[in-house]
Amino acid sequence: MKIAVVGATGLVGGEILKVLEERNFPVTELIPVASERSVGKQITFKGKQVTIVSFEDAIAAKPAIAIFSAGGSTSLKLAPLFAEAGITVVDNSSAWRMDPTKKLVVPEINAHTLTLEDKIIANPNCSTIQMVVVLDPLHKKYGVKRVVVSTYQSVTGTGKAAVDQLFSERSGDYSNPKVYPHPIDLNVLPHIDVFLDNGYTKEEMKMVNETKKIMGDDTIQVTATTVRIPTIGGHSEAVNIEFENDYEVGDVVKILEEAEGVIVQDDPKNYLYPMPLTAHGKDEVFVGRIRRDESQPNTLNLWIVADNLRKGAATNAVQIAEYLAENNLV
Ligand code: 2RA
Repeated sequence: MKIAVVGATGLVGGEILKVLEERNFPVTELIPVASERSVGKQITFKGKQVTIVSFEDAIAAKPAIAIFSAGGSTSLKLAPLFAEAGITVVDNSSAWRMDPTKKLVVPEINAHTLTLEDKIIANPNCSTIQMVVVLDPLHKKYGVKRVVVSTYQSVTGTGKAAVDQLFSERSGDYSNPKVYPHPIDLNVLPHIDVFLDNGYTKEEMKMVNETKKIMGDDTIQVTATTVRIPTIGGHSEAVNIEFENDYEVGDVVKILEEAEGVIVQDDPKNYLYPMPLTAHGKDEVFVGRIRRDESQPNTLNLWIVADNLRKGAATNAVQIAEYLAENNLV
């Protein structure tokens, strides 16, 4: 299958290439696309050099699927052009996520809703993906009523320039904060994406709105505080979940152990719990610190970590592409 990767030179683009290789996606031809200044340069895929092309050349090459990770405005402009040419777009930006005519897909939860008619498919926000992969199996059993989540997000979620800012500060150069309005090393910023009129950030509202859409249940209440921390391995989340019905902690652990794409790491006495350092480079979502919230009935606390460039972006997008390919939906 011919596959285009739009935004092939970015952090997520590079991860998409790795994940396609690692998962042995049946790529017959890879078509890397990037901005004008990168056209003609080479990237490496499966040990071979491949030349980056313009989006016009990519459309002319007629790939079956184009995985986009090139930002919202590029996606708004280009995704419809690919779709009109019959190419199915899996888009990693926020451009189409809340469009009621587009599906917002986490394969473990709602890939079964995809049809041949879906020509632009949205990949959810990273911090939302790792949370819903854990929430959904619990929702099926106990009914999730309300979620209170605080995130601890990796600078890789912002992109290469943010990783550079972190490491230049770490080497002692604090003179030039570039991507963030403050230093990020030895600091914590309660600020991800732009502030909205309601006092929340756009990242926080993504967690509220995307959760309802992916899980197909508008009654689930979510409130979020999203925070940037100086790590690169993945996003972490402290999640408080109030259920409709009561539960046994042991049953919750069992459900999560059996849940697709989830690995339980919960042995605090032996210092085993999910961390960005250990989740880095992995495709799964890790969950631990599973314990009863003793302050009110039917409520649970847990801790979720995933590599935001993997399950939060590249892996989820490639899994959507795999589903499309396996089910003849392109
Ligand atoms: C972040 N959620 O971590 C974004 C990336 N999509 O900033």
